[in-house]
Amino acid sequence: MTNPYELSQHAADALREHSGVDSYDIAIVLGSGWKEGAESLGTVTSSIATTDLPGFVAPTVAGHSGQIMSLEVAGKHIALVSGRVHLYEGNTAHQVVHPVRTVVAAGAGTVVLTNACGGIDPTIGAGSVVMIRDHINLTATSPMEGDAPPDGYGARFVDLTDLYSQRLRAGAHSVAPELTEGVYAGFRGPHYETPAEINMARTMGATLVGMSTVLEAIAARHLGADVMGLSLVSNLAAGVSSTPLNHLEVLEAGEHAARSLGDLLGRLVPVL
Ligand code: 8IG
Repeated sequence: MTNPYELSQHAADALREHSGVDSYDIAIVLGSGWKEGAESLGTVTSSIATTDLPGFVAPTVAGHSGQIMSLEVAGKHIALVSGRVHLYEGNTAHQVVHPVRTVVAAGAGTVVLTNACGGIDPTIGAGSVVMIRDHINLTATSPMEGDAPPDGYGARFVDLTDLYSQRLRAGAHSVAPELTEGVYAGFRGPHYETPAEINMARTMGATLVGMSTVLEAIAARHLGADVMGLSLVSNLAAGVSSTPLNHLEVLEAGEHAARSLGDLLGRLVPVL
């Protein structure tokens, strides 16, 4: 059986061959609501269904279609990864991070992980974007679990001290001073939390709650990429607001925010 690293090399080769892009500079993984804004960054020069690349599993969530789009902005080759897959779809941690391993293997030294999430701080309303300063991995798994990485890769004991790059965050603040920072707690889902679990997350120092991003950040860092995380707060977390949570409001928050998300990404690209 091929190991996950070899598999991502094969996928990266297939992606390069299809797109004609020798080496990417930046990868942006698109969470719910981010796709439309990201596509407005520039002209998409090629697009491939992730199911046509080795090792990818198809997404099962509405609002996530599996594609890797290539575009060039300000002389930088960008891979837009749509169709994120999650643990809660029954995937392993290795399957969840395969898209990120693939784009890093295809050259991307900077990985921007976007998502839609719940907000714990009532003063940060739905529709706000928060930059991830750090995370708390509550999934009880890791993309580093299993066989040790092959020769040539870093050890499985990845240092996560500077997981969300200080340098990239400083750059982001210089072009988007309105961005606040928060700590993202990654749950397995797919159910939303109970109010007691949100209290727990708040007590632990979290300001955002979601079901993605944390494993991808670890895998990207392990491969030496610089990581940025951007969260669109789509709803206030359980017990923070008096209205019940539903997936539709998540999709709607994305639609309403599309233009400003595209504008934000456009400002960020030059500092990535
Ligand atoms: I959008 O309230 C979105 N994703 N865990 N909790 C968790 N994930 C989310 C939430 C939320 N909202």
